[in-house]
Amino acid sequence: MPQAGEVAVVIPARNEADRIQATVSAAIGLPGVAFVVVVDDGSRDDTAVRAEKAGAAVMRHARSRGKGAAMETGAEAARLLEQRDGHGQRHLLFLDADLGETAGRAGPLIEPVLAGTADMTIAVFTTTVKLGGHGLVVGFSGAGIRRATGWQPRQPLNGQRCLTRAAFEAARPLAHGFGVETAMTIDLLRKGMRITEVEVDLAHRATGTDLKAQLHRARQLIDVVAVFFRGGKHQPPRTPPARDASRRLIRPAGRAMKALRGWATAKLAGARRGDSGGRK
Ligand SMILES: Nc1nc2c(ncn2[C@@H]2O[C@H](COP(=O)(O)OP(=O)(O)OP(=O)(O)O)[C@@H](O)[C@H]2O)c(=O)[nH]1
Ligand SMILES: [Mg+2]
Repeated sequence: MPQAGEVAVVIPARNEADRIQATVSAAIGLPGVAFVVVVDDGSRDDTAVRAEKAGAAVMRHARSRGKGAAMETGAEAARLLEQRDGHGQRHLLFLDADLGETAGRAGPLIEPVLAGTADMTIAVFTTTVKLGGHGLVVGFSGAGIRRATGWQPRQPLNGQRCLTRAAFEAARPLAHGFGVETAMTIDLLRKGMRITEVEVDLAHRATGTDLKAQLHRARQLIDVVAVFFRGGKHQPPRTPPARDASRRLIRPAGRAMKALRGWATAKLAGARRGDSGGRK
């Protein structure tokens, strides 16, 4: 049985008002859990308010920055809480926000990490929900991890994972969005860390086959493909994309303004001299 307060739970959440309260309450009740941090990633519903009501420490991204960024924010929040309490660094248990009360069955994920027999555990859900096209992304991620490391997880995109803090640091910077689980697995294996899969009886919301669900799949696929384009290792962009984009616009605009100013000055000087800017 885990000691009290050895684990910090981090839950990335976006538009999860329906389930977040049940998920947080169940996570708080897990043996060994000191606190639960929810990172509300630009939700348009009251995910944050409900998470707080259920007893979580809540961080907010004003605008969605993706699952990977939300996980980093959650780990940073945990570090600050630990520092404030004068407590050493705890293991991190990442849970998805849509587990509801089944989050209370995540305990077995913690045990191998606490026992020191694994640096990270990955959940294998014994009850699987309807796939609805998910198979393609899962297959792509699994095959890619195997090519990169020689090992293939049974559920490579499963977000329920417990890690030592050293393992978490080894996986940073985390990959963008839904590429986070794939890249984390590859990074840890390449650094010689031990991963154990643990069967748990958790269930999450089944994603359907409507347009919204298909868009979700497309985003997942793009993020996972991006991991392999980067050779399985997440490289942070040299400059933030927003700055890149603005530079692309601002620099030519600045040059155009300069040229215009030069032309206007020449015209004005010409007018003062009484000619028409060189044209007769
Ligand atoms: N930070 C962040 N989290 C997200 C975003 N979209 C979903 N999430 C969270 O990531 C977790 C998993 O999201 P789901 O939509 O359940 O996706 P999934 O379970 O991986 O895949 P499905 O089987 O397709 O449902 C949940 O906790 C969501 O709240 C997002 O844009 N940003
Ligand atoms: Mg889910």
